[in-house]
Amino acid sequence: NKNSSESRGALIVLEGLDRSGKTSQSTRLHSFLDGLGYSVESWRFPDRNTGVGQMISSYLANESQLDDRAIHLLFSANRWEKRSLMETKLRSGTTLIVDRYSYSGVAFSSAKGLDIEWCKAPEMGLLAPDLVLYLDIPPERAAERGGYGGERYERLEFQRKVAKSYQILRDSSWKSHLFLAVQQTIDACCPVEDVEKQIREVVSDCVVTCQKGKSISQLWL
Ligand code: Z5A
Repeated sequence: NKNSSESRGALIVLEGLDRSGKTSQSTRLHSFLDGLGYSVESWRFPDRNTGVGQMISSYLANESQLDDRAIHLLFSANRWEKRSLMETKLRSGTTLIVDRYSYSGVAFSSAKGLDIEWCKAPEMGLLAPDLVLYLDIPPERAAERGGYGGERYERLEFQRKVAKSYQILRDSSWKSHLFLAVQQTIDACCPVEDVEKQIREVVSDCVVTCQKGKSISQLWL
């Protein structure tokens, strides 16, 4: 077992459009790290199990209507309610693989026209990921993967806007938050095994760096 009281786990976030392969790759990465003897857990946002998460779930299923800013703040609150557990897990040596995080929050809400800086503000003080894996795929290619479900944002037109928002974040403002230092763009169009290989290459380094004592920082540094 590679845990010790001094070493901490890594916070690894997967981001990307709907159907970019985040769930598939989280599962594979979990098995990989588990096989190497690391303590690892898979998380996802929204976490639909909390009270806030149930409000989000009903909104996504079109069962309730909410003001764009109200739902944005709920997504953020859903991360805040998990923040302290997240820190406890990391400090006790568990690596967390998180499917969507603050970057989804900003990309999806700003795709509706909300100001990016306004969207970022409630995320300030959440734990900063050690690595953000952006699974890069054109919206048209993602849409070909088995079709979308019936949730609110699962439409090609909206996914195109989200892709643009992610691009803006990756090109500009994220740079000033050291996003480039932790962000890795993964070509998500290739076969599942190839995407998995690209991810393994960058994750191993990150996990070791955290184990060696890299400090935990906060958004948006
Ligand atoms: N949202 C928000 O607005 N604000 C926030 O703060 C947060 C989220 C956190 C719910 O997310 C919505 O909430 C989401 C963003 C918004 N809306 N949208 N869009 P969710 O997590 O519940 O839904 P999702 O992220 O869109 O998950 P998904 O549909 O499950 O997609 P995925 O996890 O990226 O992909 P997958 O399930 O791994 O794969 C999809 C299919 O493609 C599947 O059939 C696979 O077998 C196939 N696949 C996967 N990889 C490949 C490759 N490499 N080649 C070929 N086929 C593949």
